[in-house]
Amino acid sequence: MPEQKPLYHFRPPSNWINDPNGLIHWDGRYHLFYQYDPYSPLGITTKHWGHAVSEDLVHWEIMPIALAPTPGGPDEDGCWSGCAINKDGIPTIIYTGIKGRENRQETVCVSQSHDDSLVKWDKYHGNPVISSPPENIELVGGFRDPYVWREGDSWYLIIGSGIKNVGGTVFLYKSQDLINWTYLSSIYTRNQKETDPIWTGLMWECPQFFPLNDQYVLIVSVRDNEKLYYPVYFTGTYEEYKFEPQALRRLDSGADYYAPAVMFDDKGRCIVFGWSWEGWNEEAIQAVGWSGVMSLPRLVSLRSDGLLNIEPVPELNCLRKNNYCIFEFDLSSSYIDLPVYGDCMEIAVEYELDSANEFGLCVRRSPNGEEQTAIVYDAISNNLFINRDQSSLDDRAYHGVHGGPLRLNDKESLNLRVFLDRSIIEVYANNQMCITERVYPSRDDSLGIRLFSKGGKTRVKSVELWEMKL
Ligand code: DQQ
Repeated sequence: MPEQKPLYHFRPPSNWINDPNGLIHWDGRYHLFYQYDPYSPLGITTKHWGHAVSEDLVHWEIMPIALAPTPGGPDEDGCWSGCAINKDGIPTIIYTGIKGRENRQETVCVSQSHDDSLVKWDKYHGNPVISSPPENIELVGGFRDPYVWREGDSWYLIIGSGIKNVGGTVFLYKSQDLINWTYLSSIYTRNQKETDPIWTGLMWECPQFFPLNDQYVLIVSVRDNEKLYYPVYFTGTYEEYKFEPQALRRLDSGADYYAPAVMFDDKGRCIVFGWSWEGWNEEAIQAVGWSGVMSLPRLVSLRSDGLLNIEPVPELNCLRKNNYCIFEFDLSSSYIDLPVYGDCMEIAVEYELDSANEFGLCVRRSPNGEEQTAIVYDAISNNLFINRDQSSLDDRAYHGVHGGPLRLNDKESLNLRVFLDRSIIEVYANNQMCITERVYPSRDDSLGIRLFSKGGKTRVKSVELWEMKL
């Protein structure tokens, strides 16, 4: 059985992790907090805030647990997701306190650190600072995941929820001191219609809200009937405490990416991490003793058409070793197997569209093809997807085809960057679409790469591959 634990994606050695939390660039170092169950790979005991630190977003050092539930406190059943900010020079976490397992109370709590390494945290003695949702609104799915920012001389906080028979919503609060909060309004509630091209669910988790150039971006994680779904982003305008969206897209079109969180670093860059859950069943998770991985850090900026430009941070290039490349060749209803093999690789391919109906590449391919994962562009329907129906002979692994629309302009090439890291695959297409999937090949020789073109010709402008090493 090949090693499935990712090498250059962050995760602690064992047990469960989920959402990235409280991302903050402090004193020249990147801090990544994350939902962590230190006692179980299935995430069934209480959630803590794990902590890791990095100087380059690539090499991480694991630090002691930052937040743990306090018996008898408002977070005695879990320290759930939230954010970190700089309050007048004091690192401050604002998070969701969970009390009660059957009848769950979700509140907003505060904790501060007085050392620049952000190791030791002191919870505010008066927690919770918001003890219940706004009154007279019938909510579904919860009230959690505060996200805070400074504007003028005030602090603002948004929190995710859902309004019964309407859809996802984001409530807004205001404060002068992070302790006393006044409810203002919902900045945006999505009146969900069956005809919407992207279903935005019944409830929103982990809202993130920030300006980019002259627009505002709202990212939410869509949750529906207790089934975790996917994150979407809206871009639009924000005035008088109301957000008016103009565009709506999936932030990632794969099956295994959720709860993204953003941070702005000292260079003013907007960086996003997401949680990739496992794509195999609990029996497999128990057997390996770990679950969940952080996505690669993604750089997000605004394009002139109001959509997001999303690409991996350039710091990741330091992982590239042993380069292999080929340039300029045609595939005419044919394929080519590359003389390069691996499960930790970056692959960059530029395709020029021609007469083919379908083209792409297969990765983690066994010599006889009984295991392979296909990354396919369908030039008829203009969709890009990952097909993991044949990814694994292990029947504990999930299957399926996941992706979405990617319309290429006239003469626009398809530029794919594919990151293989054992059981995780991240695909970046033309800096505007990402697909994250988990695959678990069972054969040690499922390491091959095949480029293909079906139903006609495709010109491959370039293929570049690097082995990735930490
Ligand atoms: N995960 C956290 C919640 C959040 C959810 C709990 C999203 O705070 O709503 O671990 O994955």
